[in-house]
Amino acid sequence: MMEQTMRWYGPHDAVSLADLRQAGCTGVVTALHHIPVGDVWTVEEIEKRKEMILKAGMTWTVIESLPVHEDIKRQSGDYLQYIENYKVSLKNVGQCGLKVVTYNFMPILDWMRTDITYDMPDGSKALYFEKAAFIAFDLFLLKRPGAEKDYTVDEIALAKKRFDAMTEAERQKLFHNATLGLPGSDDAFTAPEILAALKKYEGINAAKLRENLYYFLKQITPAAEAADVKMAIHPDDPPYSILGLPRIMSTEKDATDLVNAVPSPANGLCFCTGSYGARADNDLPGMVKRLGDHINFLHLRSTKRDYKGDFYEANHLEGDADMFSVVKEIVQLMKRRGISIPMRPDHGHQMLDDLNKKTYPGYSAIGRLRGLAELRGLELGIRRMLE
Ligand code: DNO
Repeated sequence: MMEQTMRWYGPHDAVSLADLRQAGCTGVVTALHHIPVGDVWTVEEIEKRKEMILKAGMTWTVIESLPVHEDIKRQSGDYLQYIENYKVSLKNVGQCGLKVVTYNFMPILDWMRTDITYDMPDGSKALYFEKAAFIAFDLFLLKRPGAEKDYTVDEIALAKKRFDAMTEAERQKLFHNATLGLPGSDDAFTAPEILAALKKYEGINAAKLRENLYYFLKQITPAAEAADVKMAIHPDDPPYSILGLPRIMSTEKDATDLVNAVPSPANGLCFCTGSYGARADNDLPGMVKRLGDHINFLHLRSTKRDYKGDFYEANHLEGDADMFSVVKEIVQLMKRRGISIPMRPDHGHQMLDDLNKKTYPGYSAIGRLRGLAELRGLELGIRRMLE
C-alpha cells in the first residue's frame, strides 16, 4: 500500500498529531517552519521534531518543504552560501534517518488561490482559482507595472467587470487570499513587498530560471546521494505563469527535462495530481507510467476545471483527475519498483465541525480524512482486483 500520511504544520497546528493518527496516518509530512528560509536545519532541531512524531505513534516520513532561498532561484546575493547551507541541511536530514525532501522552485509565491472559502453545493468550502479575479487583483489591487501586457483585451475587460461588481470587503478578501505567504506561516505579503520582490526577478525568464534550478540540483545532488535522501520537486500551482513570473515545473516535459538534466535516483519528483491536473494537457496516469521511476512522493487530489481556466478543488475521487487510473498506475508502479511510496491526500474541503475552526487553508482535518479514507479504499480495491 502507499504509505498513508498527512501534512502537519507543527506544534501550533490546530490539527494535532493525535488527529492525524486517528485519521489513519502512519506517517507525517512536516517541516521546521520556524527556521528561516536559507538557514541550516540542525540535527538537534530535526531530532526534536522526529521524537515528537514518534511519541504520537507515527514516523516523520517526508519533509515538506526544505525551502529554497530566493537568492538561489535568482542566482543573486548569497546564493552560493545558501546552497552550501542546503547541503549541510541534507546531510543532517540524512543523519537523522529521513529519506524524502520536498521543495519547489516557484519564484516568490508558492501556491495561489483567489478564494479559500468557495461554497460547494453540499455546504462545504473549497479552494478556488478564478482567472478574472486574479487578473483583477494584479491590475487593480496590486497595480503591477506593465501587467496589462500579460493579458488579452478580453481578459482585461472581464477582470474589470468582475472588479467593478465587487464590494470593498470582497476586494480586501481577494487581496488577502492572493497575498498569503508561505504555507505554514500566518504572514501575508504587502503590495510593496510583492512589487519589490517582482522587481528583483526582472530579466529572469523561464530559460534562466531553469538554468538556475539545474545548477542548484547539480550542486546539491551529490550531497543528497551521500545522505541517502531523495529530492521531490513540487510542480507549479497553478501550473502556468502568474504575475509575469516564469514557472518551469508545470508539464510532463518540464518534469522529464528535470530528471534528465541531473540523472540520479536522488533527483526526483513530488507527483501532485492537483497541480499538474489543473492543466488539461497533462495526462496524469500516463505521467505516472512514464515518470514513475522518479516519483518519490505523491500528493493526491483533484481539481475541476472550466473553459475559462478557472478551477476549484473537487472531492478527491471527483473532478477532472481520473483517480482510479492514477491509483491503478501507482499500484503497478510500486509492485514493479518493490516499494511503498508515501502519499498524502492533498487539501480537502472544510466541512462539518471544521467549518467553525481556523485551520490553514486546505488543511482542515475532516476533509483530508475523507480524502485519505476514499483513496485508501480505492487503492485496496484496485490491489484486490489485480491479485
Ligand atoms: C500546497 C502544497 C505546496 C507545497 C510546496 C512544496 O498545499 O502542496 O505548498 O508544499 O510547493 O515545496
